[in-house]
Amino acid sequence: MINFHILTIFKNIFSEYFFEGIIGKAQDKGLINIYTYDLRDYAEDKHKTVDDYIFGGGSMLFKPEPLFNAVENIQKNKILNNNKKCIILLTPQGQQLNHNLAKEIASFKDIIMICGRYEGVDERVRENLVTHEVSIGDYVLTGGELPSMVLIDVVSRLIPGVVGSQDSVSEDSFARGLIEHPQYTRPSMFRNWKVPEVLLSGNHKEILKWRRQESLRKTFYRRPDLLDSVKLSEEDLLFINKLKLKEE
Ligand code: 6GU
Repeated sequence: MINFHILTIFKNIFSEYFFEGIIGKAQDKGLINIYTYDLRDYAEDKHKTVDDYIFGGGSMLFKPEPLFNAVENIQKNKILNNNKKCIILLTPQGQQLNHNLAKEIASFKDIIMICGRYEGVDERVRENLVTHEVSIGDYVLTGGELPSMVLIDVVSRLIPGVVGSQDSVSEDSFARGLIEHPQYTRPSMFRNWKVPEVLLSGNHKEILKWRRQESLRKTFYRRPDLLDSVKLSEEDLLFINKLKLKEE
């Protein structure tokens, strides 16, 4: 079971998404808990100020006090174990999220996520409060709320019991390190486009071979970088060599 704690100035964004589908069920089953906290509740002045002007010029920045207050309060009241801390700042400056980082994060029992807004956060938050900085890609979003939802989604799928069949998680393209092979459903003929014959053959061995080869083919053309970090059999290498020859 994992507890996700989201610190944000836009609490309302979250409810709809997390009530539905697999993430909704995971909460019903008690496999995950998702708590949201309004950063303004932890501000120290009567106007509940969470941001301020940047020293030296620029626009606005999250002040350190509400963030420290909120995280320390959550740790004191909600996190009763002394396990290793995971306090994530969602920021485009962070380490880019991928399957391996998601697995690392999924090893924590409590995950606190700080959703930045404006131009970012006071650097002292990075240096003295946060344990991980995570980005979801090389583009800038208006805030860390969407990235925190992405992170909760990808980490939750890794918890046994969240996705119906754990096979489908370990067989995921990025768990195997390759892009998924093409998949088809009925009808076998749609507007003159036919499903590959081998998939209708019932020959399990041939189907597995076809899937592997199509996975390799897609990965070769779309994400050749992935092939460097995946274990390839003799047969795989032969197939990839054939693709390479075709390219020349
Ligand atoms: Cl985590 N935050 C923001 N604001 N923009 C992003 C991001 C995070 N990851 C990619 N772009």
